[in-house]
Amino acid sequence: MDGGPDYEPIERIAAPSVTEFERDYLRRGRPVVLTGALERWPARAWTVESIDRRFGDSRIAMLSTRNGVLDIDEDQTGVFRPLRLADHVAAMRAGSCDSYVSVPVERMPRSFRDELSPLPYCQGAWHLRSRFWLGAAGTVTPLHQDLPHNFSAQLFGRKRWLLYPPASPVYRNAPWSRAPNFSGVDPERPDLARFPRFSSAKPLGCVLMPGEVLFIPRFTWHHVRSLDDNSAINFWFGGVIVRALAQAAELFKRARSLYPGEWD
Ligand SMILES: O=C(O)CCC(=O)C(=O)O
Repeated sequence: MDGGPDYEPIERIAAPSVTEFERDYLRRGRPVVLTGALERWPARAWTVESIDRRFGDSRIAMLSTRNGVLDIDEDQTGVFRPLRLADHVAAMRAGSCDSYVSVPVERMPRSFRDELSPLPYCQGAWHLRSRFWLGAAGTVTPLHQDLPHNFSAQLFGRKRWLLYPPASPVYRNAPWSRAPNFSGVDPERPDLARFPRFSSAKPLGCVLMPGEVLFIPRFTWHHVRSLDDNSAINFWFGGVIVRALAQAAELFKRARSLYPGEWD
């Protein structure tokens, strides 16, 4: 497939109506890749160069990476460090990148936000949070799960996604660890002596192409590898209960000093 673990390909369809999406995918918790959903976004024309030229002066809290992998495990929460976007791009070009842009869209300038809009499937949701992602080829987000549903809209470059259903044997980190929604397993090189039941986990997957949108149902475990220098916008969304739980989760993270630098 793409040199990574084998997976069953995620269904790819032309963007359906909201009713069809809710009936066939949202309610069934079924992942899907949507094509043709971003045609009206001026942001689809962005490149690393145009982002650098237009927004390079923005100072952004970025996630630290080590050898391309987000620096997060049982003992280590994600760390955000402030950096100029232009300096991140320069490091991407030089092949010496040790950061990953994952910033709430509302912290970006108005002219940035005006060039994208929530997808019709999540517009008006009680809980709606959106992030801008910009990373170098080889950047990896380790296996984890999130409470809300999610859309990831790929602007340029490609990412390889591996998805495991919520009940998969992925050995979640302990609730009192520094990364309770992450797994100890690296799906690209699983240590089956330590995590034997992972051998029965069956991933779905895709290489998400520019202009495509991946729907990741809530609690689905996901592992993401950037295959190229790339950028995406994601939307986490849910109802009123998810909104209350997400607010509680943020208070918990602040109280435990998880993700330092993110809350400044
Ligand atoms: O794109 C990535 O590297 C990670 C994205 C992610 O984990 C998410 O959208 O929930």
